[in-house]
Amino acid sequence: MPLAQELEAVAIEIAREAGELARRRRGEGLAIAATKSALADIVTEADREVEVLIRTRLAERRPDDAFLGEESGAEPGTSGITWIVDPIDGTVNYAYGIPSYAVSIAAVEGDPVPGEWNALAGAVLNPVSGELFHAARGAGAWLDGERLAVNSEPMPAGALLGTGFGYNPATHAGDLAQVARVMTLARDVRRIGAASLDLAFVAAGRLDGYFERGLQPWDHAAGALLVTEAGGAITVTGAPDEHGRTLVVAAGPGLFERLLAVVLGT
Ligand code: LIP
Repeated sequence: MPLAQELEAVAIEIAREAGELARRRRGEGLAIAATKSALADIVTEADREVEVLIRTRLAERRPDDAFLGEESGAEPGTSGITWIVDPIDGTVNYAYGIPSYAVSIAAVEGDPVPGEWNALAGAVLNPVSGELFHAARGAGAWLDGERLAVNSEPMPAGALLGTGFGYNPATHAGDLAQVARVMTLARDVRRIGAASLDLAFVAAGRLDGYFERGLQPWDHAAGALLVTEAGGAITVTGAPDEHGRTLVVAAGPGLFERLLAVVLGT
């Protein structure tokens, strides 16, 4: 089996176990463990527990690989492969009981830096719906056995676009101005609250495109591979804004270039 598909199988197996833990813990109640970059940027005890489980399973299955996780940071390895993990992407949705959150697990080779790494495999699981989106480089993007493809133009009614907003209130005016510019391309906008699901939905044709500033590597590592393996285009290192936040834009060909230009105001 090619390495990418071997890593994909590991990501799928661990995402399923981690998703079940996240879902079970939510049903048992909620414990906010801390706040991070802002009062609204929370982490739950489940975020931490789920990441420990993922890290433990990866150490068992792939002991020489490196790790980079949202809650526990980086651990070097010797294999050249790094696992990029968001244990619960959409933490605020998780805390509020909104059933749109995901376990996001990606395996990359090379420097674990967005735009520099070469993503080999990824899995994005919504533990509530049970939908598991997955991809291995060169082998397509899949949802529970169905091959995925991004939407193509023309879109005479306009594009259905996903986006998101940062936790820092100082960034909201700029983000809203960005949405106002994008409305010239859009039929409507959706704010799902979990970047990995936004990107999975672009890959699945449930969104025509997606854009957001300020994402972290673990938010988009798996979803970006889903998009490209579904025939889409993505940038994860778009021009930093005055807050230093890089831009993620993803869509099918044609719309990608137009959406990037409008978001950047060029
Ligand atoms: C979230 C992203 C979402 C973004 C939120 C937050 P988290 O990640 O998935 O797209 O709008 O601000 O960054 O914090 O739930 O892992």
